[in-house]
Amino acid sequence: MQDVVEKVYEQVVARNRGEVEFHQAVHEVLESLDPVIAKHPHYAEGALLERIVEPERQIMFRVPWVDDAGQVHVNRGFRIEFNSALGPYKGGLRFHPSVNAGIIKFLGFEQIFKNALTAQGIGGGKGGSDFDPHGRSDAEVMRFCQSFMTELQRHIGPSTDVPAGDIGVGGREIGYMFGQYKRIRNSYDAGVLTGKGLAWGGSLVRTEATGYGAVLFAQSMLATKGDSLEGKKVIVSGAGNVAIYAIEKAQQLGATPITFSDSSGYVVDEAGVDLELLKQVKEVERGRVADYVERRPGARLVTGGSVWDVPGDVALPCATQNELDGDAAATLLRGGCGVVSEGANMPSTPEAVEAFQKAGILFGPGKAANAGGVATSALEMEQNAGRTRWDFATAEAKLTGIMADIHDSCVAAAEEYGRPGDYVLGANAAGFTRVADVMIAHGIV
Ligand code: NDP
Ligand code: 2IT
Repeated sequence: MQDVVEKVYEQVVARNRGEVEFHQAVHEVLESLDPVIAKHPHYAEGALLERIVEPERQIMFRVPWVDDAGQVHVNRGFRIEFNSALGPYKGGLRFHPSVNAGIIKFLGFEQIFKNALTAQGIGGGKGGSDFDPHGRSDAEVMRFCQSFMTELQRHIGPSTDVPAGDIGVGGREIGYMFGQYKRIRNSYDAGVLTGKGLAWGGSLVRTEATGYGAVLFAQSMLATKGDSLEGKKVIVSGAGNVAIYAIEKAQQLGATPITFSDSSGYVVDEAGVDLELLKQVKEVERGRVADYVERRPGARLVTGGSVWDVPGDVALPCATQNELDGDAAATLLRGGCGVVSEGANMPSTPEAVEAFQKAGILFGPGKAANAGGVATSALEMEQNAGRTRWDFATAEAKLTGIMADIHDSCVAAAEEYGRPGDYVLGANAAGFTRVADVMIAHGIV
């Protein structure tokens, strides 16, 4: 890294002690900026880099709630409003026991550049709580969501900050939170949350969008080599919203996904994943991956090792950060993997990214490859603002166009800065310059 950039990174580490995921996400972006700043030194002036790594606002709050047995629990809520240069803060809410300030900050930081890549006028933010929804009744989840929104509602609004889902937050949670927002604010601001139900302002394709987008991105990368997903064996991790719809789109494009996973283990189904059964187990029953294996002859559950031990042509990490390390990358490469498209946020460790890039395979980083989710959230906001609803084909065509544009922006930026085919540099450079140009236009704020 150039001295000026290195200094900014050291300051981030000193100022945000112990927030290792945040350090990692900042390092990855700053590292890409060397060729950008070498060509356009003004991006390092006016403390622009120092400003971009500092959230505009960080909100932390107590979330007390009562379980079904009458016991009181206290969780911690977060909303990091990171950057509003391009539009209202936009980004998901994560409910998972591992959530802390550093994790929300890494996600919020990534979101700035991801949202810039969509070119839809959305700033970057993220939030969530260390609440664990697993094993909780609907009534408990509702009471938690109501308590969480009782505080969050004073900080958000359709032109201010627009949360959505992420790990542990899907349609059910968005519904409870919207109900509480509407009640306290006495205002039907449909555009204040995205991922809503179709009957109350949600958009068709939002549920499918992140997984679909990650697969479309893989398809675009393959097309640069005159290849496609047709006939490819696909290794997928996760079994949530992103993984399920990545599997669906991969199947539609003629590929064969053979794995999925959750925190209890991974499943290998050599015949190809039975998507209807997976949806039944995960979306309807909220069960574990073992429930799939019980009903699917030929599928096996593996509880040791990692899903990346399974050889395949394409890997789609769709679970969580740092789920794919250097060893897993080496195993994937030995197994013949030639494409990685990140459905999750920062699922590959720096060592894994380095291994993929050294091997010269097609590697699509999360901030580009998984941007279809937030892009379709912005389409939902657009429909809410216009009090209109698009059909599935219209929304999907828009998503497909946006993913193609993101891919092409990454390719163009990688070429401009001298590293053709480097999607990490391409995504970071294209996202950064869009935000930086507007921050400069807005002055020192
Ligand atoms: P879900 O909650 O629907 O699913 C998450 C899946 O990943 C579950 O199968 C879960 O297993 C598994 N998982 C989560 N954390 C861990 C962990 N620490 N160890 C092992 N397995 C884990 O979330 P999503 O599918 O929405 O999100 C998946 C990833 O995609 C996240 O990185 C998220 O930030 C990213 N993303 C999501 C978008 C969206 O629109 N939803 C948009 C862009 C990115 P278990 O249930 O056992 O915990
Ligand atoms: O990481 C992400 O981009 C999301 N969780 C989706 C954010 C959104 O606002 O739809």
